[in-house]
Amino acid sequence: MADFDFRSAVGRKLTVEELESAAKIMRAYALVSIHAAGTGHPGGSLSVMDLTAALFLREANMDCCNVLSPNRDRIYFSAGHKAPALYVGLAAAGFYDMDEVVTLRKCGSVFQGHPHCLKLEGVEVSSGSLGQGLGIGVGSALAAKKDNKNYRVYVVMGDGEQQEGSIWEAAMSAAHFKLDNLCAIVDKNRLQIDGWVEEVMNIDPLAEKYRAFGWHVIEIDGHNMQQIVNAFEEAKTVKGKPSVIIANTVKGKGVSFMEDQAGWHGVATKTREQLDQALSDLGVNWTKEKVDSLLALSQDWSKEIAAKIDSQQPPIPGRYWWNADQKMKVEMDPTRMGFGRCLERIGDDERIVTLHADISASIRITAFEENHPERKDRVFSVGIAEQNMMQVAAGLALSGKIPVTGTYGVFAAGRPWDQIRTTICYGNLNVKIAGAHGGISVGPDGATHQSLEEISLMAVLPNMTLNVPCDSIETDKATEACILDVVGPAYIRFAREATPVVTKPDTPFKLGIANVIRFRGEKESFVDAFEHKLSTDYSPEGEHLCIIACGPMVPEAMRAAWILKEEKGIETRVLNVHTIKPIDAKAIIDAAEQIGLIITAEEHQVGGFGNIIAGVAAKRADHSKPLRIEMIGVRDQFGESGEPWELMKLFGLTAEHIASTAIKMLG
Ligand SMILES: Cc1ncc(C[n+]2csc(CCOP(=O)(O)OP(=O)(O)O)c2C)c(N)n1
Repeated sequence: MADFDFRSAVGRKLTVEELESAAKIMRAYALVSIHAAGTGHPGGSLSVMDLTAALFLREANMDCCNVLSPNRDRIYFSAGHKAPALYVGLAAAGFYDMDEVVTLRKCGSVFQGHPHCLKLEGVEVSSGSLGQGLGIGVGSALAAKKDNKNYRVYVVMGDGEQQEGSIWEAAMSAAHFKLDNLCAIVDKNRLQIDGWVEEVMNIDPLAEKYRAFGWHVIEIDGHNMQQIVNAFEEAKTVKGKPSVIIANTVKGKGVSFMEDQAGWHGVATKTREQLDQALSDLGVNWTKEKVDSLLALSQDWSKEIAAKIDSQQPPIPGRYWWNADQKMKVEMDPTRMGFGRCLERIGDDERIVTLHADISASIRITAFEENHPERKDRVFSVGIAEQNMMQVAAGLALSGKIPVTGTYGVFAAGRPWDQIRTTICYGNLNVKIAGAHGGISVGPDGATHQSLEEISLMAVLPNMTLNVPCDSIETDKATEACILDVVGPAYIRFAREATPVVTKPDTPFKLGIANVIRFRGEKESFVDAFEHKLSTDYSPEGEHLCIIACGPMVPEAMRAAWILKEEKGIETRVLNVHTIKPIDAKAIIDAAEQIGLIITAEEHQVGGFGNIIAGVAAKRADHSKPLRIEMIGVRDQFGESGEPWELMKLFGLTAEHIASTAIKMLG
């Protein structure tokens, strides 16, 4: 099949046959882009592609030469993870050349892991947190009515996404306001991350639910282009109520090994053979050179951006990067692994129950039952419904259970914050919250999934215990303490990316007591070059500087201590404040009084942790030494897509940044 000529399509309404051809090529571009990124969401991007093609190339009234025309139809991709479909949709409609989409998920690219309206024209709203698009559509449709504009509003959603309660608040209001200019589209591919929607949390009978909420419902085969086109036409004729197109689709549509497979929700094709097979399944006869050239575009982008970021790093003469040289040898393991290991170990305690919110295997909460089928009746899936998860957990806690909830930090701390505040913390309920994917090092998913606010959100809550462990071994210990020793709410923050293991099983750990870490000289492995003591067991050694850190910034602080000693002879006390609440005030005040020079380090919006430390340090009684505090963290900006370590460098979160700040402070 020859390539589709998208340029000739701009500005006219395509026929059904043309749309079918266009959708094939759009699928191919989405797949190549995801392959080039090495990450992304093929399953849902493929299932929604026929609907996307019809919307962008026939149905929606939009003009790539007048992007912000007030009369344009609005398309809101509520399912932000299907960004590849949105990006090729906009390209097909003439907004940019489709080849450009191969920079998907790369640092500096406008094609962020989840759509960002401030980076890419044509993206109507940023999305990535499910369940928010329909309400936006309601507001937009209301504005059209109010301003007597006749644009239409389209909202693209997933079927798992229907589990979010906010969808139904929006659905109720859309009918209440009689928004016949609003058309919702549900890409009903029957799968979500954890498996079949029906099993994770049944949403059916979906059509009856929407009807009961006062909507006009159109059910179609979402891969039959004629039916898609007809459905959009029908929706336009409906008066006095909103319409929803429930499109029955196949996840991974068009690629033999992806169809109906939950495992292809969020992973890229791994090998070139796999990609070629996928393209051939789609019926796209691209030459090897064509695919090579697209992949090369993406690689060139990566190389350029990596070189640019490296050139902007603080000038530290020696080579101190993790595992770059003999002296920095360290094992890497994501902190979330420690969470899983602990749950597996302590899971025989019958009081423990776990709650899944469609992100379970990746955060390792499933380690609880993986090798223990007898525990399965203590596992409850609530679907993509984080607010309800906290309420259900509260109810379980009220009945003597120890519920362990878990999801990405944004959805664990942000989405259900009021539930955590008023039900869980106000009542001091014994609910445990595992907030995964904390920090910028989440990587290519981008800002929507990089949680940079949870320390602030959780630390401000009375009764909350807050722990941010430094590596996977400490996560294991912190998890056990938070679940079994704390009676009351506890939040543990951990990271997605593999980070250095800098403690050992016998390293002392006590909830609420910080650890003092001192560099003792080069050893074969990084971990052996340091001594860890509970702050209560430590005597001051006349250090010049104290770096106070939490989470995977502790390894960076340790590396900075090494750099400072080796390059400048500076002695550093590293304070690992894994428990932010209740905080080890004495250890911090000691550092303020004894050293007077503090750098805080957090993989978080700067000050979330740093200001807590500064507030404690300010309480010192001995003012004989002046106190200076600098803070390392993300500087009041959202994150972005990129490779995890590349982002750590870009956002100024490495040992080199800490060390160069210290050198400046020490003059
Ligand atoms: C509020 C929120 N919770 C969790 C997630 C993580 N997440 C991304 S995609 C997804 C599954 C979505 O399932 P569905 O809506 O059926 O989409 P599809 O299967 O078509 O990709 C989840 C849980 C999220 N992005 N937002």
